[in-house]
Amino acid sequence: MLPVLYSFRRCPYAIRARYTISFLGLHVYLREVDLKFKPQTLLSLGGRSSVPQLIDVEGSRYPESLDIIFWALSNVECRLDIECMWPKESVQKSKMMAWVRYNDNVFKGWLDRYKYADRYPECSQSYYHKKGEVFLKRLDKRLANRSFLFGEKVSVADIAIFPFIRQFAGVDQKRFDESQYHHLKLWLKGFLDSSLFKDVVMKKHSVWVSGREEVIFPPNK
Ligand SMILES: N[C@@H](CCC(=O)N[C@@H](CS)C(=O)NCC(=O)O)C(=O)O
Repeated sequence: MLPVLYSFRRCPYAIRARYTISFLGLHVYLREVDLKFKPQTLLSLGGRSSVPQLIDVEGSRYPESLDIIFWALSNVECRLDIECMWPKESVQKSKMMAWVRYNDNVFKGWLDRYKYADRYPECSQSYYHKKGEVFLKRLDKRLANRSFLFGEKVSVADIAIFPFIRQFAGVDQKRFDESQYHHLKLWLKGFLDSSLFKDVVMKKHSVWVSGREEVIFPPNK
């Protein structure tokens, strides 16, 4: 018996949850959701039915991607393994969360407007791009003298943010590739080119149907 993760392959929130789970070597049953036809088991939980959501083996519910990341961190066997990813000092934690919250509360809004500019005709797409670029610039500057946002090892901040930068880049890949954000591009490439990302996190799974055999994620080797 494993915890259940409701997920949607392309969703940046679900990507950060799946990345953390696989990065930390945990296992879940992955239920790929069709957002237009959500499974009854998800809907019947009540309240929000967004993905990702995790239900642990005791039946406790983790309804947001950050909840799932912290669930994963609290389930690793050895604290030493996560010291760089999620340090003990509360000042460091607050600093990491400040980056994540800016991503979620500010950048994500500009990303949506840039991506779906036709739905927000009050301003131009290039205006939304410019607004989003404020974050790209900050990230690039930060990454100029370190490999990851908080040093030489991947942290919660990197994992929580990179799926959104990937999405921003994907709106106009050529424009992003030709941009001046060399450190940011390198950082993103490191994630996207990794086998963990390509072969595990982004592996395609058919939509989960109640009663069908569960998909173990990541697969047991
Ligand atoms: N704050 C949530 C956001 C999750 C979210 O917005 N997921 C989208 C897919 S990317 C979704 O489920 N949309 C359909 C819905 O909300 O019903 C989290 O961190 O998990």
